[in-house]
Amino acid sequence: RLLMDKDAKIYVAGHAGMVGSAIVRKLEAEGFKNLIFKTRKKLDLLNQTAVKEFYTAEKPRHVINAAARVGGIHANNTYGSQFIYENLQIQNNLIHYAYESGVTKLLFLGSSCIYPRNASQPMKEEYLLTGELESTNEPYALAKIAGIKMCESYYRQYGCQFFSVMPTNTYGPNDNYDLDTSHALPALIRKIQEAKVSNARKVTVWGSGKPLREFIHVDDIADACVFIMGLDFRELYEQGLTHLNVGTGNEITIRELAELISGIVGFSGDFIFDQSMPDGTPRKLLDVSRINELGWRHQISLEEGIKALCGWYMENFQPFENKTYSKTLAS
Ligand code: GFB
Repeated sequence: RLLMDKDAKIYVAGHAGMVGSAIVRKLEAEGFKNLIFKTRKKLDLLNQTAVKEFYTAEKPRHVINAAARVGGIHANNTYGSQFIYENLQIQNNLIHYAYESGVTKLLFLGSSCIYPRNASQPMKEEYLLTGELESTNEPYALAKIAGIKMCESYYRQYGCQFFSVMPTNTYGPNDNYDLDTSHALPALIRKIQEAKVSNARKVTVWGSGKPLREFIHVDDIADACVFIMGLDFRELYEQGLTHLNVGTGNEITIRELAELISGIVGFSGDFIFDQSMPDGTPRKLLDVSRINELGWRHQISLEEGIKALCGWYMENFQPFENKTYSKTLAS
């Protein structure tokens, strides 16, 4: 087994984002001492030459790729070009030059939107590429599918231990709270907290409120990533896996999510459902039996996670502060 040494040089790409920063916290808590990360000013991951030179100079032993252009349903549906171009470019650079510089293990982070829109639920790893994608995030999903297949190809052709992980909808500290570009959970935390502070009676929720989503706290995702980095990727490929799902196995409608947050915040007004905004995929629940069988399970319940996050949000943001769309690539 190729476990990670505590003093191995590990490069976390995307360390300033929600997921990357949680992975850094987790690695540091576990005693990994030789972490490297680069701000976007120091290393532009879209720049092929810069990434190549970075690997030559730093020679990391392991790489965790949590750098991506990410966003909620409206951002995905509006900025498709950025989502496909930037994600393909970043992952091509990170994965190819990891191979050239002899990186021992690389973990590529994807998303549950790689699965077909109408996949049966819960979604197993093998449902990849068995049907049409959800249109609101197809460019992003295609980039992530390319990343999985790129890791698999470098494994099959060169024996590289490059593997992928597919988290379900993730929330936690350092998320994006810009209402145009954020995901549903941080947007609803912000809208409901602001309504509470200003004594507003109504909060607007996009879509019908009926879609089902599965949410996982980013600290659980970070824990799963470090757990997976400790596995032998060859064994996983030999078992027919190209990636592992990470989720909780629990789902909730968007309306129930808004109600749960309202209960925690103490907002007792009404919701207005803005049907001009898209619902997206009707249901998106991961089958997590593979990672559960390997010995990993999530720890943080949705209620516990949202309680902690509401506290974090109020400490870190002034109500009504318009946080811009900036937390996605290391900056
Ligand atoms: O979290 P979300 O933006 O992304 O939206 P997806 C989930 C659901 O919540 C949709 C509804 O049905 C939204 O219409 N929703 C309700 C809201 N109110 C709001 C709001 O104020 N803001 C937002 N953003 N949604 C994304 C994909 O899909 O999920 C990405 O676009 C990625 O590719 C990510 O995979 C995890 O779950 O629909």
